[in-house]
Amino acid sequence: MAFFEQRLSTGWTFRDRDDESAEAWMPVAVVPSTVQQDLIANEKLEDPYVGFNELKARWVNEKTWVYRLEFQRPEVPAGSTVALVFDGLDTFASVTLNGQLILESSNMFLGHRVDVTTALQTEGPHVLEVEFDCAQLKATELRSKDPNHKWEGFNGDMSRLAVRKAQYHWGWDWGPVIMTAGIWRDVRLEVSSARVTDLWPQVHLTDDHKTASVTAVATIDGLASGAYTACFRLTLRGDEIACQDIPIENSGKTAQVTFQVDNPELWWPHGYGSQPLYELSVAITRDGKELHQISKKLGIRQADVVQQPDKHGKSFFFRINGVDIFCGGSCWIPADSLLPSITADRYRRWIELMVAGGQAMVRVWGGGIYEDAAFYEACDELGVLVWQDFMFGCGNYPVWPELLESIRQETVFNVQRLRHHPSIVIYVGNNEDYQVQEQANLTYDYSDKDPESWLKSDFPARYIYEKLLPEVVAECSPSVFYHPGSPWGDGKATSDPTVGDIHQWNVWHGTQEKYQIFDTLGGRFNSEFGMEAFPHMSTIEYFVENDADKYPQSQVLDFHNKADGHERRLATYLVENLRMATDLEKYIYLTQVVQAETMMFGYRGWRRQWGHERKCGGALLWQINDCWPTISWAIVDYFLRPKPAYYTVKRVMKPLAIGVRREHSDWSAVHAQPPKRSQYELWVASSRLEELQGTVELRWLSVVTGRDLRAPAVYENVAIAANGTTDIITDGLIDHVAQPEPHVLAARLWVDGEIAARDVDWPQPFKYLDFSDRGLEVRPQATSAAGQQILRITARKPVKCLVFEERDNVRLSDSAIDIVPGDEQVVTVTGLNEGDPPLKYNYLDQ
Ligand code: BMA
Repeated sequence: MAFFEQRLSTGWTFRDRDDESAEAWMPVAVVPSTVQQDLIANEKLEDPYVGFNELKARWVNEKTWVYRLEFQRPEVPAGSTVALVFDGLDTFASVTLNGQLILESSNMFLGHRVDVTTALQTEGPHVLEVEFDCAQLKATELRSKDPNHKWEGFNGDMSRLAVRKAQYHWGWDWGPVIMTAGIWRDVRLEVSSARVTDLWPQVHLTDDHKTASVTAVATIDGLASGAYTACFRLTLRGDEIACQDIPIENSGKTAQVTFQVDNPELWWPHGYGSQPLYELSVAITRDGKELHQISKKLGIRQADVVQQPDKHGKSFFFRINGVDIFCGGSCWIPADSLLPSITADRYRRWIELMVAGGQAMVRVWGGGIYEDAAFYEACDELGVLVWQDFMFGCGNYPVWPELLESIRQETVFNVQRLRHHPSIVIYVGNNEDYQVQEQANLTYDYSDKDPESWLKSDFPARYIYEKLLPEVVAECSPSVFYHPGSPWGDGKATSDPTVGDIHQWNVWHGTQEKYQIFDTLGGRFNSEFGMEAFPHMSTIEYFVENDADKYPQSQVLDFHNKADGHERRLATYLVENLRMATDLEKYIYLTQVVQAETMMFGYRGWRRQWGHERKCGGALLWQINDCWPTISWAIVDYFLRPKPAYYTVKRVMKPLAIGVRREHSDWSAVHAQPPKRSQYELWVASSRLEELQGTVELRWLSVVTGRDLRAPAVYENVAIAANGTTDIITDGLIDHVAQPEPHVLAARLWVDGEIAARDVDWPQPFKYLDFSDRGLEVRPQATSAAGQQILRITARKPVKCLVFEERDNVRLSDSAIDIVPGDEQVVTVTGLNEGDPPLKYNYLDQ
């Protein structure tokens, strides 16, 4: 009999376990859900993202919840089995069917399958109940059972380390304390006889890329007597590439086939080629009748992490299909505190935004979740590389035997679930747990290679990162590189800039360096660095209800900023660089300028270093997104509204980028004495794979008058190095004594007669500059029928950081731009409707 499934998504009710009143049961609109979403729908809870409502929602975190469903059993033909399948239960769940306990789970990241054939033999109705014990209390209980363990870490309550539940649910320095509970992923009944339990495509591409082999391993369950066949098929865009039928031995549990693909179409990250996805399927038939079929989409590609000794230490960069890829991108946190509310479409829009922003890589951060399939599918389809952390973050994790076993199951389950995605190019053991080890002075002797001794040390989770996880990856997805931690480098200090990856937080956290020197603080791969900025006013208006609270330091705004010391740090960077503002809209803008500049200074320099013997292999900013409307390091807010930094990152990540920068002179250290002279440098960064010819122009323009202070320098026929950096000037000199007028250096690059890139270097800090009377003109052309509008932008004097209003469903080709006289810029706006008011804009010291 053929496989079929019955989703159990509707008809559920739920209640607080301790409320036994008749009215306690409330309807659940749809499962997957969380108790918070269901309470909101029943008007028992206000939107926790507004005002101080997070506090009003805390009681929910402290309760035990019961979900209940009465259902009719499906038709079950003789010889078939029925399984109850949960893709995820959050978190301490006891499941009963008709009063019998059938499953207990304590790991949110694990899926479950329970054979319920016997239980469903009687006529219905049948009653399914899932009780979710209070995770917050369970965590404290578990912690108290092991007082000898060193419960060290940062962010949230350390009892979280005892529980396999998304760690950010305990609150993070960008997220609320919302302890969800519920059936957070799909639940269904599956009726089957023989069934494919897994299909694993293993892809191998020859070095010359001329042939690939796809080995398909199907795991099969439920075989009875009879002649079974596994029919494998490989297609590309619906066209058959290969197929083969294999008889299955009754005793066998697997069927395997290897397909040869000649001249395969390779999968590339976006910007380097297309993303063809082959589809592999397997169907099991018995006596010619199909019983079950599953398929997986795969990409044919090679992915390596290149770690070679060199003059800077040891490299750390990605090579895809033989091409070195500078991995500029972002870290990703869960896109909501209420996870089931993220639709596939919302995932898709996030990844589309990354692609439009020129981001090559996304890092799924270890304090969240192994993401939804829709996330990885979007990355596969759109060509974004995925750095996948395992779910451990900022802590010293205990390793009780039952916890280790749960972790092993969780990681096997998830690597098996994810291993066909071509976008995933690295697995990483944890987020910052080695930093916790260092900061808390826990034992880590890299020369000690005895895993059993690690278990007994006060940093026992080394066993997870250096034994358990590499074994799981080697067994389940051996072609993907494994790295023990982010950051980590050969057992050296996690801040070592010569090896592995680093998290560079000495801008914002740490020593709070000036962002102008960010490039000098990088390592071989910068997998975290960031700067906070306020989101746009429309987002703030969502959570600030009273007009009286719309000032930069209001209590509700502080409440929505969970970062330690945020008041001082934001103030520090503002005070050092910009003239202060008390008006909220202006203040928002200023924080955004700081963030945009910080990201630019980091990326621009690191990308340049890429071309210097791959000194820097990539940079993943902290963080692309938010899990609620908040003030954080995100460069795009909860509602997918980009902050200006999104555009500056996009600009420095363009396949062709030009950079000009004068040397940093720390004005604070010299008590605002202007430097007598400054050196400057001019270069072109290219990720194009062929050498190009270009023209480079450099101008010196007065900030005061907008006039050229000297004739522009023009470099014709510049050979632009492929996939690297071309230094054009390394020892330029500005003589501030001879030329005291503050001026910008404005650089442009032409390739094939078109302007390919621009950059403007400014005197620092901005607060000393007079920005009055800029003569800025933004001239909108008529909106086309397709909703496109061209903005022509000019200025009489240099303009800093012209930012356009973000409107939902309206896209900007650019924003956060600098304008200099004599260089009209064009911005394309899409998604406007006829009659819409023009976009508002802002620039420095308007
Ligand atoms: C990093 C991350 C997060 C944190 C961020 C900002 O180190 O790994 O834990 O949110 O810093 O502090």
